[in-house]
Amino acid sequence: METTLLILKPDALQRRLAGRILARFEEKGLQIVGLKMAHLRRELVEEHYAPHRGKPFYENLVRYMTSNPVILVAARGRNAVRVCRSLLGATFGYDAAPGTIRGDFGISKSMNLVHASDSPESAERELGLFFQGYEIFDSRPADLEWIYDPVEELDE
Ligand code: 3AN
Repeated sequence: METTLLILKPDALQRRLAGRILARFEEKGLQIVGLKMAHLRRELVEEHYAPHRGKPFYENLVRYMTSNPVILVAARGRNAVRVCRSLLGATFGYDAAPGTIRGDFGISKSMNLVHASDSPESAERELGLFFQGYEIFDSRPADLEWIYDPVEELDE
């Protein structure tokens, strides 16, 4: 099982889409193992987006991410990083396929509703930035045997 970081960005909350967006991940079979709301400090956002420092959109991105509260989510499941990225769709709303979160809810280049870590290494780094160890919960979902094949997948 893999755990990844999702951030429901300020536009998701301002547009009252948080519940519907979170539902997409749950409906897919991902387990929410951490969740909290925060108004992010600039230093934290700068660290999170360090790989983008110096790019033309960087300043605007930091301003947007610190403008209003976000919801931070730790989501767990098989190949969670890859699965969450595919649920998001392409970076820009106007390119994102219908059926994806960005494809269904957005049309903007920068206001693209959700962040999801792009690799297991990024997920580990980003979860460490936003969550303390005790804020991630290891409870076993009661329906796990119906989300994954008990013989083929849960015994591995
Ligand atoms: P993704 O969120 O799909 O992983 P990244 O990591 O390439 O996309 O970019 C991080 C964020 O920076 C995006 N979510 C988007 O808000 C913003 N961004 C990326 N590229 C651009 C761009 N060319 N113009 C404006 N904003 C951008």
